[in-house]
Amino acid sequence: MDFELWLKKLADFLVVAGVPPEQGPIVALGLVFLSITLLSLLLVLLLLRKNFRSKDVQAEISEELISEETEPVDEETGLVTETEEEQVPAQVEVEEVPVVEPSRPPVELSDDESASLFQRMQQGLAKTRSSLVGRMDALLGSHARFDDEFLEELEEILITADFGMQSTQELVQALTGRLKEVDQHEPGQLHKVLGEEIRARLKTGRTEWPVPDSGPLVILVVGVNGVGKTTTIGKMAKQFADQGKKVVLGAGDTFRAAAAEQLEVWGTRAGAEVVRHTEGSDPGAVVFDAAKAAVARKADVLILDTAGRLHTKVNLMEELKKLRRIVDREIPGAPHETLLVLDATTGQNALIQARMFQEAVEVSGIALTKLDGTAKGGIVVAINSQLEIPVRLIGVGEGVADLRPFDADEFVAALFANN
Ligand SMILES: Nc1nc2c(ncn2[C@@H]2O[C@H](COP(=O)(O)OP(=O)(O)O)[C@@H](O)[C@H]2O)c(=O)[nH]1
Ligand SMILES: [Mg+2]
Repeated sequence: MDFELWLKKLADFLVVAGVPPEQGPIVALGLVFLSITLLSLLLVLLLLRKNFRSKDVQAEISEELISEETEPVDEETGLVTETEEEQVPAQVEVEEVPVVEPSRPPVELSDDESASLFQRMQQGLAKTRSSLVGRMDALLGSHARFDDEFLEELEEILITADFGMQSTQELVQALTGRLKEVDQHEPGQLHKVLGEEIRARLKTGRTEWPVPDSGPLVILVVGVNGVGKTTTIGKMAKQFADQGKKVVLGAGDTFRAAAAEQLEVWGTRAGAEVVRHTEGSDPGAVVFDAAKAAVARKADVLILDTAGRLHTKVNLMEELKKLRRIVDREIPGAPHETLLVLDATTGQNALIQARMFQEAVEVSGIALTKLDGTAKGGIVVAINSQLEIPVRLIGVGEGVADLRPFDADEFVAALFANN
């Protein structure tokens, strides 16, 4: 009823507006229908628009998620590593070493000899010593006899200190046979016997750098990201320079500008020339230029830094082989030493890395870093007994003097030395 009344009013209004009186109701009805249709259309449009919007937001969110998943950004370079990965077939990713920062501050000593080198070594091995020797002494105190339980617990202590399964079993077996030499109440005697057994499993005494027939000694430094390559090169450069040697450094890690800058800082400290190119340039070209520079300047030592990370393991190994070929072409016989840097805090993973590099690039020596940052110094023994490659250097701190030639006798003595 109301609607009819309303319709009639509209028709009257239309007649006043000039519509012929007989057509008034029809036009009014038509107008009402038209308005209803238009309103409905408007409503449908509004609804559709709202729907599209929420879909857009959803799409944005999922795009973000996808980009996070598929575009790994190198923590250090900040580069998205997607482009190269698209070009290469599926290959194994190089396992990256997490950079484990030592939990205590670097050794406070300055690089001048405020403590003897042996004391620094002893200090660097403090965590391992307290975990190994400290726990062993507690074990002696709590056991009245050398029984099976004692041996089992000793085995666990050695495993915890990363001696590795094989070395641990060998050591426990050897100790079992020698326990009659040990007085339960004299912990020093057990230290001595264990020390001797450990020493017997460390192949080398102190190893020396190879001496090239002519030209500079070339050391190619390899290893995965974060193990301490650049730092080790810097310390070596300074030590060589302090011995009066002329050193040239090649910044072969062109993956990120910071790597070359880090090397330059060390170069300045050591008074060594650093050959570097721009970020992202060909490491082969850097190695070529560095070799030329080392020959031209009659350098005694050329040390080449390399990237620890490319997109795949295969790429990295191929790159390293190429660098070896390039330097050999410029300085026949080079590199005289391919030094693999391993991070002691990564434990048994270091052994896996060693095997991986060994297969690809004839590693001739190992530098084991960050022994000061771990209680698992037994890795030195595991590496020594399970790999043929000699450990040439160990890093027991961040100072220049904390990079030490590995000396098996000194190592064992420092491990068991009284504080
Ligand atoms: N505590 C300790 N830190 C070390 C040692 N060697 C290297 N580092 C640290 O390890 C980190 C990574 O070293 P870097 O040389 O950049 O590794 P790279 O990526 O292999 O070149 C740096 O913070 C170094 O200071 C060491 O013997 N002891
Ligand atoms: Mg580096």
